[in-house]
Amino acid sequence: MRAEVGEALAGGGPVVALESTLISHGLSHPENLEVAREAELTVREEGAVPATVGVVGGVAKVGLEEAELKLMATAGNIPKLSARDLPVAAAKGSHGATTVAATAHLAALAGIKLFATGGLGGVHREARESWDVSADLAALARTPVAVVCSGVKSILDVPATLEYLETLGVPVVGYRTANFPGFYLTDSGSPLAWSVESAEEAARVLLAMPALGLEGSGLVIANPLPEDVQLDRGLHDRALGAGLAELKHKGVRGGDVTPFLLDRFATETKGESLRVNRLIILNNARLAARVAVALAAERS
Ligand code: PSU
Ligand code: MN
Repeated sequence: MRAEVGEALAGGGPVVALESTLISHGLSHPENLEVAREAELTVREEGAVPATVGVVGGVAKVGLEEAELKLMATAGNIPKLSARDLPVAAAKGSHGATTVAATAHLAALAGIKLFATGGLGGVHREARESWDVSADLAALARTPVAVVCSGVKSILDVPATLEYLETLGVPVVGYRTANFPGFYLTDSGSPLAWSVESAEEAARVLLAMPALGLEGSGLVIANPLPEDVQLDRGLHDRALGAGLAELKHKGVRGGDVTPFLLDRFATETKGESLRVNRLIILNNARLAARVAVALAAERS
């Protein structure tokens, strides 16, 4: 753990975990490193301490140092680690970029309550044949951390992902929205049962969980991008169609599906998706930091 993170946690101060798979596999260089640094700065601006999570030489790090962030962003061959991969990477002394599942797991282990990312993994389209449901969802069911995200990408089956979270008993609240966000788009069209109107209210949801015996569960705080900065809907729909068609044609499977589609999206939208992705991550880092600050204030 980076010393600053350990000190903040020991003093009950606000800390926000950030993931590294989006650095190594979700965005390309050099935007990935810029976004990783900007996300940390955004958390600081709101008065919280950032802790980007990753694995370096088999050691799980909660709070990567600058050189380690750079490694995640530039090495090119960093394995993508879900929670189940952590012990194998540890035994092998491997580097690793942590997904939402692995980041949430390590953050919770360290005592961090807030985690910001872009999009959650979810239920893939055609999951009925492929059984491809991200381990992110199961991890949230057993990991006491709140994840601030902008929903899941439309490359996934959004309604099925929400059903799956319901089955797993993971609470999902919209942040000032009655609908689940659609990542690049403000609104996925899927309704949510609950929304919260402020960072303080989100913090109170989190505080209520242990008192109600739900201390083992995660929480999803779904934070939409403002409408005026979302991706153009026509462009979005074209990129999605092209990416899905190529995925099928090339037979891409397993953990490669998400990075493949993200890459296709960037090409098809001529970089527009990257611009929006960056805003999403920063917007979520900001809200996560505000909730972390509100949580620390409620607790003291
Ligand atoms: N969604 C994004 N960008 C990403 C990911 C998801 O918009 O980079 C990454 C996250 O790290 C997430 C992972 O945890 O993909 C899910 O991968 P899979 O579907 O293989 O579980
Ligand atoms: Mn998968």
